[in-house]
Amino acid sequence: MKKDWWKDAVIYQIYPRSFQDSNGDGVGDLQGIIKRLPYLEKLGIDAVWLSPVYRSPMDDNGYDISDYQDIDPIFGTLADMEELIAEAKKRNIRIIMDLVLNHSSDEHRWFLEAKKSKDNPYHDYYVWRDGKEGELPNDMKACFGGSCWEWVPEVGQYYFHQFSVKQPDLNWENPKLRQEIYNMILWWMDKGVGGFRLDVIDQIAKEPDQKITQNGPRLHEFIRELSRETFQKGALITVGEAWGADVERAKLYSNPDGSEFSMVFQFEHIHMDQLPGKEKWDLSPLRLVELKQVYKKWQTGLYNCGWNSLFWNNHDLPRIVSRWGNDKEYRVESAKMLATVLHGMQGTPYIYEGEELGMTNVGFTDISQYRDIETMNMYRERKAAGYSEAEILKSLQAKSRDNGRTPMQWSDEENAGFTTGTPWISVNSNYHEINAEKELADPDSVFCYYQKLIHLRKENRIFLDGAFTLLAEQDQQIFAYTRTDETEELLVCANFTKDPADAGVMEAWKQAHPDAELLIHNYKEAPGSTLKPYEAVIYRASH
Ligand code: TEU
Repeated sequence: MKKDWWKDAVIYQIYPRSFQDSNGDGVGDLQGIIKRLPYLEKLGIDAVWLSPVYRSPMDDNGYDISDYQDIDPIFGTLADMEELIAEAKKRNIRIIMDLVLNHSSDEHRWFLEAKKSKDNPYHDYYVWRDGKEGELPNDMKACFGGSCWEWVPEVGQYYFHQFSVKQPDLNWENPKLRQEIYNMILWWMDKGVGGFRLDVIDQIAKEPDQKITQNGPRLHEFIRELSRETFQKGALITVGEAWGADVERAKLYSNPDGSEFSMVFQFEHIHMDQLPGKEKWDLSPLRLVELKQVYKKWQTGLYNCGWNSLFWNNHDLPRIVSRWGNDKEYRVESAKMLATVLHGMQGTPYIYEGEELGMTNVGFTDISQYRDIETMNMYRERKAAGYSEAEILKSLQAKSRDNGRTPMQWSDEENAGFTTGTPWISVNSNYHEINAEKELADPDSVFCYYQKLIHLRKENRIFLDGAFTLLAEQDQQIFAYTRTDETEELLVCANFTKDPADAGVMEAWKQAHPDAELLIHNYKEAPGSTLKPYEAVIYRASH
């Protein structure tokens, strides 16, 4: 097997809770995913990244693991997991598991032991500081609200948690813990998984006394050891989630020598509608010119010395068509435009469930409709800080993680064909118009467009290795770039707005490349000198 098969792969992310229920309990499960493998095969993807399905009390929907070597009963059994791996393999689809190694659940047996006493052998698997009840070691705040420190009277110490109080941080300084983690990973590798996504991996090397969480001093040392002891023994895809990555660090993470990971998820582009120093809830319009610069930096910065992941969406982010496209009159056009711009770049593209249907934000109008711990916490905090209900709901409608977590819209049937029971979170009411059944039947659908893009990437090597050049850098509407190799050139040109845009840059390129062939286009009529709302094209020409 080619070691770097993942370079020309397209990955599909499944949020198992919301993908397909098979037993009517309102929660998606592994048998549901098995049932939908033909759909994934039709789309043309090479691997599925599964958000966590391990045993968990579900304080953070599975990102709080209480047993890394078992499947949570709401999703099925270990046998179902083995069946999924085997069935997917028959269709040439690999299964990528989500590893949460920064923290475990407080219900993990390690933590249950750790909190019994200071001399318990598991105590040092977690991060503790002495103190007095009520006198916190420092003022660090947890991601889901409150202090990072939680008092445990039994041991007279505080434990450290960067996320919820039910997600105690693991102590990577402890070599015994590291070895247990490696054994667990090797066990999954034996089961035939195709790779791993590593949750908040840049936060494992914390130094709470220095208030360091991200990019701690021993981070790359830990990652190299982890990679050497596990991943490097197989041809795996590994992708680290690294909110704190810049280009220089990403070169380490995705070093072509394979010493760390295949690639990382970095989030610089995701911040282009957030103002510096502000929170994601403080809404602000997309800064397109800056977004283009961010891509230029990453596309050129990692060229030949690292590898990019390409994504607009995941289970923590709002739906891209609602965010930077137009989920009303130009939903289809803008969903296709966003896909074109992303899939034209160098890197491994990730499609988040429902993105290929142009699924939209859910637009909940009442706090009781939300489920996510981050949302609940933000609501409490902003209420206490005096924000109005309307302001809070507006932020949530735009940015709540639940926007990406509503059930997959399969059909026009009740609950969008997701479940015969009561879904754990409401289905988006637009499922009558937006659903997979409808998309599959329509050759002009968003689904068919994604299918075509995936196919194009496979057929044309230039998508894999062509060098990126940004065009029309200061243009406020157009996102255009070329990809060039020794023999060919691609032009990707898109109108990122709902107003017509001058297509001078495209015209000039076409004049210089009279033999150019139109590979994909999101309108029926041939492109003219003005790009229509959200119009997007990819041309190919030889030199
Ligand atoms: O997310 C990391 C993370 O930092 C997020 O909490 C992020 O800040 C937030 O979603 C942006 O609003 C990972 C997982 O993807 C997420 O689902 C988990 O909640 C989190 O880690 C804790 O495991």
